[in-house]
This record gives sequence, C-alpha cells and structure tokens, in this order.
Amino acid sequence: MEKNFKRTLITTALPYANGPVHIGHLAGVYVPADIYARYLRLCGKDVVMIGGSDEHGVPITIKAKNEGVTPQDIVDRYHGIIKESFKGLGISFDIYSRTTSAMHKETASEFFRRLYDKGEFVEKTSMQLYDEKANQFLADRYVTGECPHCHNERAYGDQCEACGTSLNATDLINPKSAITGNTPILKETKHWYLPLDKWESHLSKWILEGHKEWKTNVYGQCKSWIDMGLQPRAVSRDLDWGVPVPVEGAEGKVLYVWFDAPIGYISNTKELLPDTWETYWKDPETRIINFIGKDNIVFHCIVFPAMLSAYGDNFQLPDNVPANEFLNLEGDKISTSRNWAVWLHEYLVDFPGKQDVLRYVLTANAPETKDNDFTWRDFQARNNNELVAILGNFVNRAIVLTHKYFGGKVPAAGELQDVDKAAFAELAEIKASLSENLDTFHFREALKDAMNIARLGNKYLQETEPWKLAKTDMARVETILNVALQICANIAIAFEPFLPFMSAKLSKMLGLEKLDWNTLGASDILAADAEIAPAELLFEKIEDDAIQAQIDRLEKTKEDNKINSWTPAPQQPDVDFDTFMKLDIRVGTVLECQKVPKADKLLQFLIDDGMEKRTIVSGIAKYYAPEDLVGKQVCFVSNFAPRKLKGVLSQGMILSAENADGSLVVCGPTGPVAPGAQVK
Ligand code: B3M
Ligand code: ZN
Repeated sequence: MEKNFKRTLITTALPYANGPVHIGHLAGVYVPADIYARYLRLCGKDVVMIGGSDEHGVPITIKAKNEGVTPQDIVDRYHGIIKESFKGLGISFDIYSRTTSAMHKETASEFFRRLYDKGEFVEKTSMQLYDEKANQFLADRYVTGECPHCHNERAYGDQCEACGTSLNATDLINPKSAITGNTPILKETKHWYLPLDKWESHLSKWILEGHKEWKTNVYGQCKSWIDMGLQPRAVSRDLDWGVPVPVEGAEGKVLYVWFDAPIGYISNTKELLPDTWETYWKDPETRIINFIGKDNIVFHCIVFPAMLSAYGDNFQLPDNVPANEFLNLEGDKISTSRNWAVWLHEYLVDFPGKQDVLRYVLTANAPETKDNDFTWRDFQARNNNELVAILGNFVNRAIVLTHKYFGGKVPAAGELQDVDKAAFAELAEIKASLSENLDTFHFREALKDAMNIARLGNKYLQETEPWKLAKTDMARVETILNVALQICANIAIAFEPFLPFMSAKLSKMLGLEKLDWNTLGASDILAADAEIAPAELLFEKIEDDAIQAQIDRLEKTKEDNKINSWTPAPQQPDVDFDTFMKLDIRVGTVLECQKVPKADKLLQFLIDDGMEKRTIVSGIAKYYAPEDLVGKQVCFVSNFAPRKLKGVLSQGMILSAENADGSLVVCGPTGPVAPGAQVK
C-alpha cells in the first residue's frame, strides 16, 4: 500500500563544478527530477527540489593545477555557468547552492564531528599511495589503475566508472599517479573509516526487504554490494582542498568528497529553509527522493544512508532512488575530458527558444532502464515530426479555426455527440496512465501519454471536419471547436512538467491563469466566450544546416581528440647496422608530379635520382597539390621492389611522416643535396 506522505523532498546529484553540464547529466538526473517536481507542484503537493554544485574533490584540484589557477577559481567559474544554464533550461530548483558555502562547511563539519564523538568511525593508520615526485598522497582521481573487479584499465582510486564498484586506491592493480605518471610508493597515514560492515544488516533490511519496488538497476546494484559484504570506507583524505577534518591533529586532512557532498543536500535545504529544514529531513511524513545517475548509486543507497543512520536524530532515509543509466552521444560515451558532449550552455546559445525541444528529446530517449543514445538527426526528426507535426499542428488548427469562425472567442458547446464523448473518455484514460507513469518515475512512457492527447486532438478534428460543416451546421462547429479547445487546455496542463516553456506560451494564448493537475481531463476548463489570443506557432521546424553544423562540430572534436590523444606508434624491434644498410635510401629531386588517373589518393612523380630518372607513385594526393612538389627534394627508398600501382610502374617508395589525424608529410633533407645522395 503506497504510504501517503505529507511532503516530498527531491534531491538532485550535485554536479562537479569542474566543467559545464551536458545532455548526459540532464537526461540522467535533472530533466527527470524537474518533471517530477513540476508534476507534484501541479498536484498541489508540498515539494522542495534541492540542487547545488559539488565543489570539492580531486577532479577540481587537477583542473586547477592544469590551468595554474586555484580550485576556488575553477568552482566559481563553473558554478556560475552550471547555475545559469539550469535556469535557462527551466530546471526549477527551489535552491541551487554550493558546497564551498559557509553553511555547508559548518554542516559537514558538525556532521563529521558528531559521528566522531559518537565513536562511529574507526580510526586507522594505514599505508596509502604516495607520489614522491609530487610530494603528496594519491587519493581518488589522483591515481588510476586497473580495476580488480572488471579489469577496466582506467579505474580511479575511489571508483571504477566501468562497473560502478567503489574502490580504495590500494585496490588498484598497477596504479599510476595522475600527477606525474609515476608509480606511487606506500606511505603511512591516518584516516577515519565509516564501518559500513556494521550497517550491512540494517541496509539489507531497509533496501532488500523494504524497497523491492526500486528500479531493478538500482536494487540489483545494491544487492550485489551487500551480497559481496560491505567494507569500511575511508571518509577523510590527505588533501588541502575540501572541508577540513574537524579533529585536533588532523591538519592537512579533509573530508572525502563523497562524505561531504551528500551532506550538501542537507546544507542546501538549511540555507533554503532555516527554520523548517528539519521537517524535510527528519519527519517520517516526508518522502525523500534522490535523483542520480547510476555511477552514484552506491553513495546514495549505501554510504549516505549509513551516515544518516549513524548520525541518528531521526534523519530519514530516501524512499526512492530512481537512478538512470547513461546517455551516449552519436554512439560514443559522453566525456568531459574528450569534449565529447553537447554542453547545455552552448545548446541554449545555438538553439535559442528551443529549451523544450531538448527537454522533449532527452525525455523521449531517457536511459531509464538501459544506456541510450542521443543523435542530432533524431533530435531534428522528433522536433519536426512530433513537436511540430503533431502537437504544434493540432493546437494551431484549433486556434486558427476558432479565430476564423468565432472571432477568437471560445464557442459554447451544444449537446455532445458520441464522437465528442469518446474524445473525453479517451482523455480520461490518458490522464490515468499519465499520472501512474509520473508517480512511478516512468517519464518516457508518461511523455508518450501526454503526446497521445495531441494525437487524440488531431484524430478528433479529422473525424469531425468542422471546416466542412461551417457552411451547413455552425452549431455543430461550435461544439467541435469547444471540445478541441478544451483538449488544448488539457495539453497546457499535461505538458507543463515536460515542456514548461510551451505550456506557459499556450496557457497565455488560452488565457489560463493557474494550471491545476486536478482539472486535467475536464471538458470545461475554458469558459464559453473566453478570449483566445491569435495563434502563435508553438514549435518551428529545425533545418538540416543547423543539425549539420552540430554534427560537423562533433567531427572536428573527434579529429582534435585524435591529435590530442595521439601517441607515437610503439617502436619496432631493434635492427643491426647490416640490416639497416639493406635499405638504400636516397635523396631525389621532383622533376614532374601529377595525379594518377582514376586514383584519388595517388600522385605520380618523375624523380631525378642522380642516375636514370625514375617514376615513383605515392599515396599522398589528399595532402598535396602536385605542382607544389615540383622542384622539391624528397627522401625515397631506391631499392624498394618495383610494383604496378593503377597501371603505373612505381620504382621505389617516397618517405612521408604520418600525423595524428592520418595526414601525410613528405620527408626531405633540410638543405640542398645532390640528387642520388645516399641517406645514412
Ligand atoms: N558530484 C556527481 C558525479 O559523480 C557527484 C554527485 C554528488 S551528489 C551528492 O558526477
Ligand atoms: Zn571495474
């Protein structure tokens, strides 16, 4: 039996302030959370949605070091960009704060100190990874290595992103310092550990018995960790950026970022509601929902609940953690470091006024139960074939017809016929499915339900054809357009959680002041004679060139990455002098150069080799205009066995160096030499 809660606290994963947010973050966490918050508000529920930047942790200090600035500079930059871009997309946080706030430092310190004073930590001196060259301990992302569980080569010191397992840095196989690349040594240091093993049965009862309704991907991950046996986890680090450990003698140590960050939910709530925050965290009548991505499940379902349980004081545990899987981009994993992303702040500049299109596509493709993919072609198709052609088209027809026949006023409805009653009956069914899907975090399905209202509207107009009746039965047209306008009003309500910008625009056109979920499904939302504003297009087609520009940008990113991530090919096995001398490498002067007919990659050279002249064919036509090479001196292997290429006998091989992007650069002497000179 679903418990009736008095209020809901929605928390959203605090994005690291070491970069902007991208569509993966949005699809995974923020758009679903915003849909849910908006829906609850429309239902008149008491709901608070908490957001904020996660401003500690090693990714930030690494970026600061790389840029030669302070970590505070980094978080100030990105906190601003993130906060602004969320606002631009209509993510309706009640507060969006940050973990470098004074409130957070105070809250996190007090939280740690209370557990310390209660003896909830195990104090342990252990050998930790230390980079002698950088003169610092290596925690979390300061060290990479092979995951002991799935053998992913790029696991981090605190977590393997490939299999989600949380790790201790010393678990890594073949660890390497992310600062110097050196192999770290082990050095003694003291830390405080949260004994998760002590909470294992408590967590097992709470999750495995108490929350079988959780999404299978979440429940399954929790079960596997609990079945593996929970281990104590260090909750402090030898770092200088973070919340200092509030214990005497702990200089140079800070709270582990995953200890302090979830406390950010609490500190941000305190900042928003100084007098009533405890109602949202400690009253069992509050339902707490954590929206996160799948790589954060262990911290939200195991670590933070153990922290809250250890703290006591009646802190409530989350009622649900509807974590999403990952969204990929054009078939590849989204990556901040490889700039393989669609950044929200850039999207808002490139597609002004199209916030809802992105919200729509990210919801329609949400990785709710498995990873999914975002492609620009799909983005364009969904906008043009669904938002424009189905939703926008129906609303536009209903309003244009109302202006055409009734001067823009809602006509009074006469006696409803079967087709009218059927429309409202279908609307009622859609509302039931829509509400059920929203209540159970199935936002993809819920969006389909909402779109079915627009489909219903189009079908209704097709069946009733008011434009044909206008000459003969105006009374009937009045009823039909009244029904059509009521469906428009239902669209304004049903889509508010998903497409708030469109909903606001349509509400204004219809003269709707306050939207209320309880009126969804009603056949009399708009009063007869109410003014309807002239039709404005709710959506506009997105043309190929706008999409091509985005695809080109990603292609360029791919090229840039090839170059930036390029490393020289591994060296070939050694050869002795005699073997080398078997290659007879010479310098030649290019007398003639031309394209080889029907071979777009080949150039044909006539080389002065100091002996006879010789013809050599080389696959560098993509990189050179033939005329630019005439007169140049090039190195070539003169005793490379002759072979026919596209009918041309090639006697030798011209030497070219290959760039990271695959382009070729011909090699030649740095000064003039006699043709035929040997290269030694
Ligand atoms: N900063 C998000 C991430 O893993 C992490 C979430 C903290 S929520 C308390 O990218
Ligand atoms: Zn792994």
